[in-house]
Amino acid sequence: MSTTEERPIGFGRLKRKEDARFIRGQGRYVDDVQLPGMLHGAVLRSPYAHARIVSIDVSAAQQHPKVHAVLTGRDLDGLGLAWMPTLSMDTQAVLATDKVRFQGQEVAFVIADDRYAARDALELIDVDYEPLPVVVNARRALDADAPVIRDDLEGKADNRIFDWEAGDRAATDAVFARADVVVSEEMLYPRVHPAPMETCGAVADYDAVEGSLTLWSTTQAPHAHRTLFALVARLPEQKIRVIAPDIGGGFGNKVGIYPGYVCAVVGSIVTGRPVKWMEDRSENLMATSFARDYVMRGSIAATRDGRILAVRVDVIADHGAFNATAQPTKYPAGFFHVFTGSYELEAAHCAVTGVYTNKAPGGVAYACSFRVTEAVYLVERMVDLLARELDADPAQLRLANLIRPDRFPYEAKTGWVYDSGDYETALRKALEMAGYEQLRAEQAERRERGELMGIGLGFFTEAVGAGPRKHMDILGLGMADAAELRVHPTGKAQLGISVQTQGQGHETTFAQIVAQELGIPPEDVEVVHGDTDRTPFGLGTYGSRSTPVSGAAAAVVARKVRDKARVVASAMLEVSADDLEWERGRWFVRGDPDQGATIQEIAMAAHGTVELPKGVEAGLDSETVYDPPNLTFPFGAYLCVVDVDPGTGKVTVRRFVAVDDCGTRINPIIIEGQVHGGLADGVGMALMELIAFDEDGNCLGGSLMDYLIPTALEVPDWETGFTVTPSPHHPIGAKGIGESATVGSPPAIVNAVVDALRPYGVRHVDMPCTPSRVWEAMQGRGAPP
Ligand code: PCD
Repeated sequence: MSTTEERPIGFGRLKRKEDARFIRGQGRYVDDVQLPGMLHGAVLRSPYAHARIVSIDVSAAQQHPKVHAVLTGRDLDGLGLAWMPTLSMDTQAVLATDKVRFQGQEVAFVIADDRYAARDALELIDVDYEPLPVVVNARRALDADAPVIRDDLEGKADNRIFDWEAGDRAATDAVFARADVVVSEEMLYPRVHPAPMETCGAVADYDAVEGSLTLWSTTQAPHAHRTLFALVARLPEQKIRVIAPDIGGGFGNKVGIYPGYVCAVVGSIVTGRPVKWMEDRSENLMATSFARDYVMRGSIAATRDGRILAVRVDVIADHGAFNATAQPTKYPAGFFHVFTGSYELEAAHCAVTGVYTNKAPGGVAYACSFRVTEAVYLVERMVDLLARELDADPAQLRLANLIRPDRFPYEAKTGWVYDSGDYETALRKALEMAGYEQLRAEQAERRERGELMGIGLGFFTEAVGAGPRKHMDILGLGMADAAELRVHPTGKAQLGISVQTQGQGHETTFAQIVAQELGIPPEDVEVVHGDTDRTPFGLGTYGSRSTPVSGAAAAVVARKVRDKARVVASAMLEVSADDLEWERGRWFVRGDPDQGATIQEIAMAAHGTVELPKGVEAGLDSETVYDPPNLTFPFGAYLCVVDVDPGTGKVTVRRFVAVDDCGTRINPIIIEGQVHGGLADGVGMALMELIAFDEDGNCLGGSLMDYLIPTALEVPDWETGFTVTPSPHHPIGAKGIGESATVGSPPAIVNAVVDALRPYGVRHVDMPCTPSRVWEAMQGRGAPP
């Protein structure tokens, strides 16, 4: 590799700046924050999934010698803080006052000298519960006689949260009525958990003298959290500083505000000391935002010769005990209506009903931009089921129905306008990388020998980069993001951004964007993020929006600096700005390339004594707020090869080919890392991960012994490829990539499992395809000859 490739100025394979501290164990996380006099909080959680609180006695806990305070819902009620708004405009109990509604719900908060004493004192709290009937099944929750979970909501007599639809029901019904072939299937996208390596936590430091609050917290959206704290705790926003230090993975888990954060803040106000709260692994798995839990009934209509005509789907969305999903306000089911996928359809319709159950609240993305994962899974399973029905090859069926390149910008039947795409090229590339024909031949041979080999395809289109302010907001906050670029006299720069990396490498890629636009080395650009006092306002990182929104802001602000530099250069060189031309890192006189000034020289002059034209201010600093005109629509073609052990039902992913298109690629090393991580997530969801409940609402996935996440042993060597179809509306043509692989891989894996089981006549297996489920699906179907 040549030196320029190793150390590119601008886009290219640049090693991650932040890794120097991470790989040495020198990252600084919330739990590393140590303040003088700091106390520690612990949360008492409900053992019941549904129970009335008869009484809470905290007197023994209060007498523990190391305990400083014990908070209950009643204490918070006095401050108007027993309930807090959720991101979906519902209310959620901070500490329960009337009932508990899921196992693990927050009931009391103990503040003590150290974390051990706080935990010990939890045992001294005596809560008298009166158990109530539990509902954990989303369908059952809609029954007329189901126990009503949210009797706190005025006039609420059932568990229905919302009914929402998209597309055209009548048109879709009409197409289905005349279709040659209709295939339907019931499928569950099970409840899973983002399970980041670092659990959630906060350190709250309230300064009574200044009336100001500093909050270090595990947040993916520091600015949005600051505004919410201002609204909830009624603290003046300018007195709140939210700091997200290094974050040990977010995956959507750190988008919301959890009761523990609020308790830490109240605890600090009450005790006058800083208070730290860090949850443990079980608390994280049982009580913080889950993902998915979509019960779907999908149908697909087609002609006999394999033209897909329409897709429709009815969904029951299990939101748990409080509707705390993180979706743009207008979209209670997120972007699920992108379920039309990558195909040219005549009609489509979806209806989604949200329900309360006695499970933890949440419904965050988990490496899925607002329910796109569920949508992609649905349509890709349906296409495979159709292929089976038509006895068609799933690759050929897809190739025949993918939206053609000349149809972009393509308006989907549910209203999305896909910005750009070349789907066929991506799919053909994946088939070629995998050696599809040979694989099919190998499969036929193995089947002869009674071996179960499966080949699964998945094609996806995502909708990421939320979003245009006029359509998208969270709790009324429009989804635009600002960037601030300071250029110091020596030509070194500092970029302030509103988004928050949790491991994605923004310190590197955002420096590369500025480097690309200004022609200064990326190591000269310091990226500042994660501190509301030092960065401009914006909505944060989730839904793979950082590159589409903030990345655009970074490019735009760098271009503003470049334009300003041109004016300064014209003063320096005593020529008209119109006579200057740009080459990377330098303005020079047209026709006289030796006459010019580098950005570094211009920066010094801008801060120096050069006489600037009237009205032009000194310095080069600039800022911008970027309101994206549309989302970006990354896509990809995935192919998975599995082997199923006929004796045990165990699935092994033998190969996985992923061809991704995220438009312009800023840093291929980071992109590959993002894809590898997402594919591992996909294997986890498809084969292992499940937050299950028994009928009493006991969470059965409360530890990593039960909630299985994949390790290097469960995943193959990923085979990645790419195509580049830039986004036409993004300043550098980039689309998001962070969640693509998590979105795209589960259907490919399940399609492969079902394909492997074809000799047994199996049509569908719900995720996770654990050995017992696969084995069960094989029973009674008659073993293959
Ligand atoms: N890129 C490049 N190029 C392109 C694109 C992109 O280079 N074209 C890169 C960037 O810059 C960054 C990354 O890559 O660095 C990513 O990006 P994006 O796509 O934009 O994304 P973001 O926003 O940044 O991020 C977010 C995501 C999400 S969403 C998730 S889940 C996950 C992912 O991210 N998470 C995580 N990934 C990851 N990684 C890590 N390491 N960690 C974490 O945590 Mo959600 O909604 O929250 O559910």
